[in-house]
Amino acid sequence: MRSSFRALLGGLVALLPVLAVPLGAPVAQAGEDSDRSIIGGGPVTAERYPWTVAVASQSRFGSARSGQFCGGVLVGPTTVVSAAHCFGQAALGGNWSDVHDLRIIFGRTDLSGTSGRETDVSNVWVNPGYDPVTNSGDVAVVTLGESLPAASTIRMAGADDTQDYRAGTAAEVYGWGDTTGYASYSTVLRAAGLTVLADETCERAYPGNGDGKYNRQDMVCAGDPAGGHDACQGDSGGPLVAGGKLVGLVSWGAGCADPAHPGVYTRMSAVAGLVAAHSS
Ligand code: 4AZ
Repeated sequence: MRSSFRALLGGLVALLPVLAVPLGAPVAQAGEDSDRSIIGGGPVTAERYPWTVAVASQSRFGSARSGQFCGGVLVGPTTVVSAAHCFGQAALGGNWSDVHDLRIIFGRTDLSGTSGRETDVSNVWVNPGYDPVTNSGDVAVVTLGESLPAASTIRMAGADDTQDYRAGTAAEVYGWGDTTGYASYSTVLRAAGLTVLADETCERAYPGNGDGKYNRQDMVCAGDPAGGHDACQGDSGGPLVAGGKLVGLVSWGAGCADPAHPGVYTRMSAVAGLVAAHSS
């Protein structure tokens, strides 16, 4: 399966079985640790991790979960980084500029409520170098129509910060995505503890035979060697954090929480220049 298909939720993906997860796997409740709950950690609050934001459109994805369909990360008062694949035809069924109610949701732990703030979007720069076959270059820069607090931003890891996320380092991923592999999207923000894995691990898992091709230049490999903790559908574009810095964006992988197929993240240090060039 290609990530562009896995990327999306809404009614469409809710109808598609996620084949990598065996039938009969237990369905986890929010807040419960489970072998198959991606984000296998547990619920957290948006107040505590305010740079984790939701990308939403109620017209496209319904109102029950505030229209959330991807994650994003606040890196400047009017700048959110997310995944390129969140803004393509496969995800939105059209051009982002035709989605009249595209919003960034800030400070809303529980998407069934109205806490926090919603801001409109004045521009989306979708990396023209994004390759939907290999999944390389999966980054987009969303410019907000109004400012959010500078104190709520997170710093992006740069070229000098690679020691912060060398293989074996603990990292955390955040999102409102699927908790089971069965399109059970979370209403509350969740986080899971992961380990940054060696590039070789993802190179072996993703040599380029259909799932995408791992490229250590612009991707980071992270997961749970025992399985059970991962990002999944709906988490795309959200943060992978290590050493207090944003080191990756949820991008792709084959299935979810399968130890043989770790999660693949856009390498922030590789795209930081592009993000800076397209920030307001
Ligand atoms: C997705 O399609 C997706 N298990 C995100 C992360 C992973 C797989 C799919 C990694 O949004």
